[in-house]
Amino acid sequence: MSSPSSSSTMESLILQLHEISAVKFGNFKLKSGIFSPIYIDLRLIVSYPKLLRLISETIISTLPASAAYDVICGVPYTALPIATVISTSSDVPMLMRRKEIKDYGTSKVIEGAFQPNQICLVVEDLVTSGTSVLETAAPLRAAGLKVNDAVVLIDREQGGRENLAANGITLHSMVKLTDMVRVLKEKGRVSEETEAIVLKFLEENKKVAPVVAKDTSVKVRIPYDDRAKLAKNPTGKRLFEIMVKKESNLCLSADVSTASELLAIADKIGPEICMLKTHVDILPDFTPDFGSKLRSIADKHNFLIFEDRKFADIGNTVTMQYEGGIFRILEWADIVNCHIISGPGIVDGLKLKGLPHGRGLLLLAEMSSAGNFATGDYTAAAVKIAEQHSDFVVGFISVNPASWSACPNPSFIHATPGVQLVKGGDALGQQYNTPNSVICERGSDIIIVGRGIIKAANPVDAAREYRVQGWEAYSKSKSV
Ligand code: S5P
Repeated sequence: MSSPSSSSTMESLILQLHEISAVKFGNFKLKSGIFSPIYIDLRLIVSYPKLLRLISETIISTLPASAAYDVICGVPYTALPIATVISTSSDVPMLMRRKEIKDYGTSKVIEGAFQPNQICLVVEDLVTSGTSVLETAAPLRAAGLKVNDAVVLIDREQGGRENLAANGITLHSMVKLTDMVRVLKEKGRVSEETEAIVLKFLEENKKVAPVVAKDTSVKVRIPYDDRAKLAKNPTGKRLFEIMVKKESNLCLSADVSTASELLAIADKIGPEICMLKTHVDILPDFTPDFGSKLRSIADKHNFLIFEDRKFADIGNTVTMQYEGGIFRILEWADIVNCHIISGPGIVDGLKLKGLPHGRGLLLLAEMSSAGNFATGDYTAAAVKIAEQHSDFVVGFISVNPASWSACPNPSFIHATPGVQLVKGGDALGQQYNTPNSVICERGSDIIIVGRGIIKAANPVDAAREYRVQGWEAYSKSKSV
């Protein structure tokens, strides 16, 4: 909108927002940590139905004809009522994006009826960097919808328009923050001094980095095929090679309830993955031929088997746990992992058994669960142990390797659990990041996905989506 002061509707809207104290002046700490002389809280509009209606009508009527759409989706939560009013008054179907994914039922991220390739307009109350619009656009796109435009009541003019444009989304804003302040000053609601302070603040904070940016967040990485040449362990080398060949950095965490279910899903999802992760001790129908059956599926689809055993004992004990018992993990698992809580002796023990078979080991350097203790010096110690055993250790279970102070050799691979299509968590402390954030921002190599695939309505389609998103993120991060 070029001149809101010329539009009486827009002026009235700005004044009403000020009247209900949805626009406040003072000194406010924002989510980003910076202090702002202006604060906007549009959650309040649900208590003012006439204003809510005015906002919804104005949002839709100011959209240019070029912004065509079949369905709309409000960014949770503040824009949900706005989208609902638009939907009911203009008779356009609405979708809802879940912020938290259910761990039961259908586990849908997008609620509502739609067809692939329909165009979805994203509705938002306020845009700063554009991050929340992107977080809603990503699962909509992943579900097969097209997202070309987003409409917002207020644009704080802090990089949102540019960040969204970089992600193929045109932002249409009804009110720019500078215009809003100008109107409030013209109408005597704020002093000239306040206007000057706010305008100065906006001028100085024009660009806020997005959390989910397309091109600005990526870091250069050494391609997997070059790292395959650096790997000392044959299984680590093979893993890189499989990833390149299958264009997949997806590891399926096959946490299903029975061995037969596991074998069935391994066969179905095999073409999409570079590695399949098991928890063999959760399978009630485990039989001694489980390993050989899984092995032949792995050979058929060319993926590695990773038994997520998380060994944690002293060296001598783990040699027996690795080789013996009913599971005989050493016989069929290409890769196992261990904690380093007991010191480097655990790696010596596992290596004693594993290396002669060409097996590999991942060290748990970080964990994805809230409040875990695998941080700081612990993570650095894992890197040190890995460097000392680079013939056997193939890499790490990592969460944010980009933030590590100790920078491991690029021959080590980073595999990250806690991945779903949208950020969130479960009821027991698991924390999820998106494939793009895990690969591009956090510098990992492999996404480990469990319930995001297993509990999806169609696990094969979901696996494909994760593979594509993971690979696109990798391709992006090596091309810059
Ligand atoms: O820190 C960790 C390490 C692992 S290996 N956090 C994890 O979640 N894991 C495993 O990854 C966990 O045991 C589970 O098998 C998988 C994550 O499953 P999801 O359903 O939460 O994706």
